[in-house]
Amino acid sequence: MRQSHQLPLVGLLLFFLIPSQRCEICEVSKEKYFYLNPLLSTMIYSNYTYGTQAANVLLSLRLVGMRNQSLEQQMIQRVKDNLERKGPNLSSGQLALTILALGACRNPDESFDSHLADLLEKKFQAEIENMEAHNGNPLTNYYQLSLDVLALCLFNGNYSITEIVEYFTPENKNYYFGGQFSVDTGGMAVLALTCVRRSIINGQIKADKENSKPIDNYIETLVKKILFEKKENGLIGNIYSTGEAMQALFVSSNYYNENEWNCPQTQDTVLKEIPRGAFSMPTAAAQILPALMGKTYLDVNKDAPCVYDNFNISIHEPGPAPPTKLPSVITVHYSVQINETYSTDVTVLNGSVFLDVMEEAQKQNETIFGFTMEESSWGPYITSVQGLRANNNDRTYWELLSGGNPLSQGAGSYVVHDGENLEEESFCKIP
Ligand code: B12
Ligand SMILES: *[C@@H]1O[C@H](CO)[C@@H](O)[C@H](O)[C@H]1NC(C)=O
Ligand SMILES: *[C@@H]1O[C@H](CO)[C@@H](O)[C@H](O)[C@H]1NC(C)=O
Ligand SMILES: *[C@@H]1O[C@H](CO)[C@@H](O)[C@H](O)[C@H]1NC(C)=O
Ligand SMILES: *[C@@H]1O[C@H](CO)[C@@H](O)[C@H](O)[C@H]1NC(C)=O
Ligand SMILES: *[C@@H]1O[C@H](CO)[C@@H](O)[C@H](O)[C@H]1NC(C)=O
Ligand SMILES: *[C@@H]1O[C@H](CO)[C@@H](O)[C@H](O)[C@H]1NC(C)=O
Ligand SMILES: *[C@@H]1O[C@H](CO)[C@@H](O)[C@H](O)[C@H]1NC(C)=O
Ligand SMILES: *[C@@H]1O[C@H](CO)[C@@H](O)[C@H](O)[C@H]1NC(C)=O
Repeated sequence: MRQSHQLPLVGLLLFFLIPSQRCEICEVSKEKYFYLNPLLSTMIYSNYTYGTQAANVLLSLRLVGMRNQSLEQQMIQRVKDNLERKGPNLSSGQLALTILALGACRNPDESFDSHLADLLEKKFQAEIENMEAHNGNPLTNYYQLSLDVLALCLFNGNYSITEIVEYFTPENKNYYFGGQFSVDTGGMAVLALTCVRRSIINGQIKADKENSKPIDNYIETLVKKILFEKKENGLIGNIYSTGEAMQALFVSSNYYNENEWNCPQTQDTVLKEIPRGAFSMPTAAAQILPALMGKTYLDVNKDAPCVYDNFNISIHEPGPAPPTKLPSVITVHYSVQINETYSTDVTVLNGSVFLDVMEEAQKQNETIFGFTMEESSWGPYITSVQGLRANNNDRTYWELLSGGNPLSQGAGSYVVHDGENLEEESFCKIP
């Protein structure tokens, strides 16, 4: 924790003079750095074959000030390769993440293509046009629209305050999936709106100062919704949204009371999940690390060179191996629900993941249990079952459940248990 270096008297004076500067950032202390080793090895020793993995990792490593030049060069190359390969086909949020990663504390000799910000403006406009044409549904989602605004705000892109005031009201349905507030989405929106608010206040963007008022209210409401999702053990939403939530709470400490959030408790719970392998996917590791080091995406600074003196530990072992399948077998109940429910019992090796179950069921009956998937930065994403495709414009997707509860991991990661009731449900996101 910070603040403790000042003389007690000075600290006391400061506290009484400027109470509004309360600093709610808690970062992992040096003695606990060893907890972070698995996160770093997961990030360093992975393949970065898919999507925005490399951008997520580069951004994360730069924010925490990881000292390893050769690794950084390698990551920059992968992000650039992905940009070249996907080019105009990147989604708006993927481009935003690419800009944040390449532009963060760039060294002066590195080039940075300023056309990327122009391209992002166009992609953000396309999101808004899609909302107007399709019942308020963006091309992607509000997590990505928030990333867009954040990147435009930090990299002097053009965006309209009026549009932001119009589309980012906390009541907007896009903050919700199936009636459930998405903490990741809310957290990213708080970061984006905080950046916009700061830009209005210090005159970086031409706007009536009055416009900061609704944005102020949005931040306040979103912070309330985020804190409402705080669990007894300190996690906010689930383990994978907690990093984004922490970042949002770091930058918005004027909007809640000190007793409303116990940051060290949240941090402790997250640290304990690391050795259990909760963050064995590079994207998951990259998203939690900045918050643990007391950093936020608002710390991305396009004008200053990278600072490396922050974080200096060396990594030896590769990340935790994926769960090994044991020779014993287990039986699970699997069903696909569309209008009707189609069920079967499937036998798989102990240690299998949801996807293995789906593949077994598909072997039983291709017509009923046939499915398609796409690789993404979080692993395989299920795009269709029984020929029925998920569709963003209709806000439909395939939801994974166990015992009726939505899973917090994907088909490629969730390890199934003997006797479990697994379900795949065609789901409409409209609450
Ligand atoms: C938006 C979103 C969705 C949307 C995606 C479609 C859309 N309209 O955009 C919907 C609601 C459909 C969705 C579904 C699911 N999601 Co989701 N989702 C997100 C969210 C909030 C933002 C993703 C994003 O746009 N990222 C930014 C862009 C730039 O990165 P991207 O990699 O290109 O994004 C794509 C992928 O992330 C993919 N995607 C989204 N969710 C998931 C989940 C998995 C497992 C995979 C493989 C891919 C995937 O869709 C994105 C758009 O194309 C993230 C939050 C986060 N922290 O990342 C959660 C998140 C990625 N989702 C998660 C989960 C668990 C799921 C589900 C498995 C939930 C369930 N029980 O069914 C399902 C996926 C089931 C399936 N069909 O395979 C977890 C993943 C955790 C983990 N360790 O695997 C996250 C981190 C949320 C959380 N805190 O739990 N999701
Ligand atoms: C990396 O990629 C290679 C080939 O594409 C694959 O064989 C290997 O299993 C991958 N490693 C990891 C950790 O994903
Ligand atoms: C730096 O990164 C490289 C991979 O690019 C890795 O082989 C090396 O072990 C890393 N060095 C340290 C000190 O972690
Ligand atoms: C972009 O997507 C279109 C349509 O899906 C595809 O035809 C095209 O080859 C893609 N271009 C690149 C560079 O991936
Ligand atoms: C920036 O936005 C303003 C107002 O929306 C618009 O008038 C101007 O043309 C935009 N500039 C660029 C370069 O897009
Ligand atoms: C960083 O770690 C390396 C190797 O452990 C060490 O040689 C170096 O002095 C450290 N630098 C700082 C600033 O702590
Ligand atoms: C499910 O039912 C709805 C209305 O009851 C119908 O419109 C739709 O076509 C059905 N879908 C399938 C896949 O049978
Ligand atoms: C499956 O493996 C776990 C350990 O990984 C063990 O605790 C459990 O009893 C096994 N179940 C069966 C049915 O073999
Ligand atoms: C798959 O299920 C359908 C519907 O129950 C049935 O008509 C078909 O014969 C089954 N196919 C196989 C190969 O069992």
